[in-house]
This record gives sequence, C-alpha cells and structure tokens, in this order.
Amino acid sequence: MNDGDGTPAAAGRERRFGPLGTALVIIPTYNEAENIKAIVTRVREAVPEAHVLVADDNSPDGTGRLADELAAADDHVRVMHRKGKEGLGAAYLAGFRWGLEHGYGVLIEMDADGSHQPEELPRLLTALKGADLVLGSRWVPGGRVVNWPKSREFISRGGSMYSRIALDLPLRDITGGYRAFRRETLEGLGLEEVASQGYCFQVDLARRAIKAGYHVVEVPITFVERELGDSKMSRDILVEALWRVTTWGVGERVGKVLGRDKRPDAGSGGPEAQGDKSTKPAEPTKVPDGNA
Ligand SMILES: Nc1nc2c(ncn2[C@@H]2O[C@H](COP(=O)(O)OP(=O)(O)O)[C@@H](O)[C@H]2O)c(=O)[nH]1
Ligand SMILES: [Mg+2]
Repeated sequence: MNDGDGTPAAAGRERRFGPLGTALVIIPTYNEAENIKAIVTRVREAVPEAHVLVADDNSPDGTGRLADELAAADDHVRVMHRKGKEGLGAAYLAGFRWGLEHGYGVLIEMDADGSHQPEELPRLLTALKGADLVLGSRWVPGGRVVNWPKSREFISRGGSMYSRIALDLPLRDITGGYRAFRRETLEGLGLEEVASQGYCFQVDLARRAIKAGYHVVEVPITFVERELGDSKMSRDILVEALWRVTTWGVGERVGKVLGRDKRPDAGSGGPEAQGDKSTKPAEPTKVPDGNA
C-alpha cells in the first residue's frame, strides 16, 4: 500500500482526508525508569502540540511514579496506572479507549526506550494527512535499524515476511510499533475483538486495517536499539505471534475456499462504512484532572 518512500499509493489519492485533530502519543511502559523522562521530553519538544499518555503496568522499578512527576509538571502529559503486566496489546487497547473517549483525532504508538525517535513523528503525521494509518517502517527503502543484533533483525524481518505471505498483506514492516492512526481508523478496526497480547498485536491491527480497506502508508524510519533497560521480548511472545498469525492465515484460506468473506473478524468499519465521517475534525474534550 505504499511505493516505498511514504508517498500514498494511487488508492489513497482518490480519497479526501479530513483534518487530523489533536494527537495523543501513547507510550506503554514496563520497567522503563531509565528511559521515561528522556522519551517524554523528546516527544514534547518534537511535537509540542501533542499530548502524551504513559500506560504503565505497575512497573516494579517505579516508572509509574516517575511518569506521575512528569505529569504533575506538564498538563500535556497523563499517566494511566494499570494493575499489573498484561502485555503491550492490552496496554495499547486501554490507551486507545481513553484517547478515543477524550476526543483525540490521532492516536500514536511509540515505545518508551528511544527506539522510535520522536523527531521522526512530524514525518509520520504529514503522511497521515493522506492516509488512514501510517506505519513507521524499517524495511522500506530509507528505513533502517541501528545497533540491532543480527539475531533480532532476522526475527523481525522473518516475522514481517511470514505475516506478509501468510496473511497476504501488501506491507513490509508488519510487526513494528511506531504508528499513527486516525481516530476513525481505530474505530473501524473492531478493537473489542482484539485478543493479541504481545507483538502480534501489531500484526493484528495492520491486518485488520488492510482487510477493512483502509489506506495504509509505510514511512521509512531509523529504529535505534535501546541503550538502557531490558527488552521484554520473550519466547512466549514469539510463540503467541507465530501461533496467531498461522491461525489467521489458515482461517482466511479456508474461508476463501468455502466462499465466505475473507475477513471474518476484521471489524465492521472501513472507509466506506464510515462514509464522510472521516472528514470531520475531532477536538479533544477537556481532560479531567488527575491520572487517567
Ligand atoms: N504497559 C506495558 N508495556 C510493555 C509491556 N511489554 C513491553 N512494554 C513496553 O513496550 C515497549 C516495547 O518493548 P521492548 O521491550 O522495548 O520490546 P523490543 O523493542 O521488541 O525489544 C516498551 O516501551 C516497553 O516498556 C507490558 O506488558 N505492558
Ligand atoms: Mg525496544
């Protein structure tokens, strides 16, 4: 759905896209005490008009407390305290729900560890003016990874390639987590049915967006491996991803053979179902004081 340099493909040019509205940058955290202040500060400098929501899973290292301190000093920063570690997907779903309820026009996914550079966010937002969903992409021309061990690159490239083939998706970086959604896109993805917890959450959302007919654009990014703290990547997360992607792929193929709609659970939305709804601007309502 892209021509490699972030330029919207032909399908997107035929549609008119409405103004973006205020952006909410959602940063899920689990034990990111060494990174949280730097990432929030960088986001605030790179896109001063955007708001930040830290979704912390009760990190034992006190990330949530540090985030509270940042929120106390800056009315553009909020913290969602969740009860315990439930995975990236659950934290994002809760963050999306909060952002949609509070009227944000754009919802952004960003890691806390500096891998997703806030300074690249304006480019993602520019691309979103002509798209329903923008993926920060390591695997399109111009995209790259810095300081990643070959083993991680192999897993990531392999995961995207497997997902692309198994799910028939016209995308290069399907597992990445630096993304900008229009609110209407999220509303049309059937989020209430999403059960993916780990990184396959990203594959799940990308596949739902494509199957629902949204215009998805990949913008090259430079992904920088974290310098501080530890990765939460685990064998369980990989197994979940492999299992779910395979199950979705087999399900789609069986559905096709049986002549059923090939998007059994891709959500009831899509640009057509939403009509001209996506042209309306969304302004955030006043956010209540205190924590989200
Ligand atoms: N809230 C929450 N955040 C998580 C969880 N697992 C990972 N994260 C966050 O998700 C982002 C990406 O995780 P990371 O460990 O850097 O994954 P990697 O880049 O693939 O090695 C980071 O901001 C993590 O703190 C979780 O269970 N809950
Ligand atoms: Mg990381």
